[in-house]
Amino acid sequence: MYKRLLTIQDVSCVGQCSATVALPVISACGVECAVLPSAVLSNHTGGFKSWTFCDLTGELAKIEAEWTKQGIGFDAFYTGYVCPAQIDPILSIMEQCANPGAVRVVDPVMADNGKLYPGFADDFPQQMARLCKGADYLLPNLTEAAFLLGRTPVLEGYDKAFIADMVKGLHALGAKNVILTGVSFEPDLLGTAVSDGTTVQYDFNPRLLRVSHGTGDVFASVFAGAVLRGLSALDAAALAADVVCAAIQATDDSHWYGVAFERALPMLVERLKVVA
Ligand code: PXL
Repeated sequence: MYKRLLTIQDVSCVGQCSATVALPVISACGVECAVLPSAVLSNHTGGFKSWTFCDLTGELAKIEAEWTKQGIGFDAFYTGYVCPAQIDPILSIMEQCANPGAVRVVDPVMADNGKLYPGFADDFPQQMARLCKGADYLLPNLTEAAFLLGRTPVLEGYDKAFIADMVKGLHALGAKNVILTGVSFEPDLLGTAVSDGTTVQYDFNPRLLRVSHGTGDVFASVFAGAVLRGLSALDAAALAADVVCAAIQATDDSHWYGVAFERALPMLVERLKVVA
């Protein structure tokens, strides 16, 4: 079945992240992607010295009312970078504009490497946790997972029992499936823990030396598109990780603000060709 997904996140005009990644990636997955921009920024906040920010919170309820009037609904929702005041309007859209069986993919974009992104207050994770409550698929990195649970991020020296406990906490928040990214037990391997609430499975790729901005958005977009094409959470996470690795490898060292995911789109299309 041809599916329609709504992504709710910012448009950063320059920077290869959020909606400017979600739209091409999800389209390449063969899934219709509607976009509700929660804000428009001149560029993202991860490395640029400054940015403009146009908050579109006020549009959310108006757009919901219009869609409800017209009977417009979605088979899936994928949320990314959003502001605290947008949590309630987004929950309302996900309730009012859901087609039967609609799934919610929540990437709690707010932090990485042990720190919240610029502009987010210390209590933002508690707000974000309300969005995570109804997630069918929750995709935090290790830092976001720790903040959602009110814990101090631990980024190295942990074991499988630690990850299992973290995953358990995230399920207790209300998430059905947890996809925890940035997990590493050996220096050369970086991967994902995927849990349906009963079993934790892992997918690993060789760790690449380069760290690029926007890879979380590429991962979440591929994951959302692939799940809607019928892949299991583990297979979708493995495909997403492969696309991220290919994108990083295609990125020139001088390209500091993002990742050349465009070069990995042919491989993504190819890998999903075999899926009905
Ligand atoms: O890639 C996540 C992201 C999305 N949107 C904006 C950001 C970031 C990360 O820094 O700044 C505006």
